[in-house]
Amino acid sequence: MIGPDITGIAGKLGAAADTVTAIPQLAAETGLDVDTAYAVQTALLQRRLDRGERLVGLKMGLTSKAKMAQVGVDEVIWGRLTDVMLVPDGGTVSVGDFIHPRVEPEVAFLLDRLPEPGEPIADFADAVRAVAPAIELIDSRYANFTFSLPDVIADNTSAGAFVVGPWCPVPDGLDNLGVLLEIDGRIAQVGSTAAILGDPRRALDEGIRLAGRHGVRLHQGWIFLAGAATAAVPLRPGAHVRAVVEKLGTASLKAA
Ligand code: OOG
Ligand code: MG
Repeated sequence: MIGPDITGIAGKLGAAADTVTAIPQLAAETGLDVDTAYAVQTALLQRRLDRGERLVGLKMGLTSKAKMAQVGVDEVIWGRLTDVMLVPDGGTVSVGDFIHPRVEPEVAFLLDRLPEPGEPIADFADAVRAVAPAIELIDSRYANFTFSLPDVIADNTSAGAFVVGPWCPVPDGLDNLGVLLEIDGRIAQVGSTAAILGDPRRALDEGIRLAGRHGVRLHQGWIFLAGAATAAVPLRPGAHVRAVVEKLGTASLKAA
């Protein structure tokens, strides 16, 4: 049997992002399952690498119930981050570069010495050099921000852009820190890092395990986004967005 056209599907998703045009979902029609969807994601990454982008990290998706409920998919997923997606803290993103952007508060890890594949993390403080508050801008390439599990995996888990606040030393506990998402100084979402798999440190174990299933290893120096602690909020031109994580501080961006 001939499988799905991995390169062709990646081409469609890539073109949707490049031309800022939503496309219909394609997994059902093309017979994508989770494995072939990750193959599409890899082809989509290769398209970016071919034009000179650099892989700088990995992001987790749907590690919180709020996010699963918002998009109606209840599996933890992972995607790739490149240098072009990284916006400086306090920097500006152009809403017109995205189809229907949303922002969500996250926790970022700066990866250090990771265990061998298949081994659990023995000491989080060895595996992670620093932590930071972060904002992820997600932008599904699918019409109405609606997708199935293989669809969102193929679409690099809706990755669009991200901002990392100042790195700080790993605090004693990360499992119950208050999280706020503010838009124009008003609170848009309130949550806790406990929403991220009970403890965002668990997201790293999951990331290593799930990416490892597809032969992808995480590397020292990579940025790791543990997943949003709250539902995502639509980003409008002119908005000033701040994510505040207790003990860690603030990350911000402006929308033009
Ligand atoms: C999928 C990406 C989810 C997160 O932090 O949960 C994600 C989506 O919601 O479109 O990045
Ligand atoms: Mg996210």
